[in-house]
Amino acid sequence: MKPRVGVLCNYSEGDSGAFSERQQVNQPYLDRVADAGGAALLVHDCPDEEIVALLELCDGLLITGGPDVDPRTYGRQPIARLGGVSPKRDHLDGVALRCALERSELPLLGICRGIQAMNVFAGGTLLQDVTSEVRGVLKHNQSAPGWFGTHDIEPVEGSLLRELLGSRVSVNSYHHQAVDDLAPGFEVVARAADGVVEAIERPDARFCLGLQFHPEIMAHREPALMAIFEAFVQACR
Ligand SMILES: [Mn+2]
Repeated sequence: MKPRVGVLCNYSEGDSGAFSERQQVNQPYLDRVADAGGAALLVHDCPDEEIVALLELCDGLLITGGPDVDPRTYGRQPIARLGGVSPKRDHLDGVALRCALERSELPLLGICRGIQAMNVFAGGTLLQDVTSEVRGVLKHNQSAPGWFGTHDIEPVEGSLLRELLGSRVSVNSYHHQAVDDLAPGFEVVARAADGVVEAIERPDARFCLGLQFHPEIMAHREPALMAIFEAFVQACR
């Protein structure tokens, strides 16, 4: 049987009339799970006990990109350059991650907002806007095509990411937030040249990897990045 990978949905109120309220995921997440041999199962925001019941069906969890996490979830007030916040997505991530982090054998892959939510709901904090908070900051919101890497990262020796991608890799960049204080139990395994955290892992977990970049929109053009999804889905078997 194919491993079932839960994929967290984004909620949108919509603005186009009676039928515009919806929850959805971007297709490339589903494509890469399928390419790696998994079956994606969409997990949407709903009451706590329903989220927990959905997670019981999953062999792994993909925490997708999305809007900014409400800074009050990590004890800070919103700065002027905070972006959009979704109370429903924060609820979904909070319940799903608290449940998943308790089951340390459940493989977790967080992408973009996913690495941020993983860090926050495990007890860490975020930079709300790297452009105003990091000295000598690089361009982390690229104008180049999504499949094209625009800055480099250097995965640290001994990490899973290093094993998967090697010592230097070019990645895309579509974020204005980043990990600040790291959650207990996690390690930073890659940074950009300006020091911005680009990847974290939880070494005592079976598979727990957070990525600030978007391999799901690169891997079909840069096959080396497919190793991330293959290792994740393999861990879900
Ligand atoms: Mn970046």
